[in-house]
Amino acid sequence: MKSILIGIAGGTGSGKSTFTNRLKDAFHDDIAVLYHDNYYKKQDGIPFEERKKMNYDHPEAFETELLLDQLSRLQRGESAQCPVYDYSQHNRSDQFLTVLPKRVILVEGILVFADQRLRDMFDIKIFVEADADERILRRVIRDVKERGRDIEGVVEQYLTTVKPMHYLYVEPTKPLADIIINSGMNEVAFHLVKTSIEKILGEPSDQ
Ligand code: UZR
Ligand code: MG
Repeated sequence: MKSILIGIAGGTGSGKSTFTNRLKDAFHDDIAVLYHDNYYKKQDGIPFEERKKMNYDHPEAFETELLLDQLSRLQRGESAQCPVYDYSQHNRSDQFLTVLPKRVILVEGILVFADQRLRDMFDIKIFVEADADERILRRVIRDVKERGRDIEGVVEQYLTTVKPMHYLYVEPTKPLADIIINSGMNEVAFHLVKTSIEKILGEPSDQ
């Protein structure tokens, strides 16, 4: 069984996780999903106040080797013990998630097309696009509600690292994608991708 790998990239707040999670909800355990965010480097020796200020929008912030390794395992038909990231701590948690090998594997993250080794593994590359104003609005709400942040901190982080890194490392990967979709809340794009996955799996999803 050769797995089909689908990469889903896009700027922060573009809706790529929403898009990915909808696919997961449609196919449940028929597909596997890996989030690059869970592979942010372990930072156990660094104090919280310093972890807070680090640049998480640079390719070097991730332990991409571990993700590559685990993708190879899944492609060989073996399971993988995937790390789980804790945004409120700016660090990896001590939890792991067992991911089983599947015919279709989704890999989501802002920078999944920035690393050539990772990019070359994908059979289908999807870039989720959204205007910067919409992305920052979504990001403020999410980081305050779900990631334990305050508004001032989100704005400062956005201006100092998130925005410049977006234009340096995320946006330049857009032309490398096979498909560019207009926002993660795009119904038409969702149904097109869902239908393609159904075809690969040879059976319909339940949504
Ligand atoms: P998405 N991020 C944090 O804010 N703190 C961390 O400890 C790790 C990651 C943010 C990261 C990036 N940037 O913009 C975002 N910062 O998570 C990626 N600063 O996640 O694509 O869901 O927005
Ligand atoms: Mg996300």
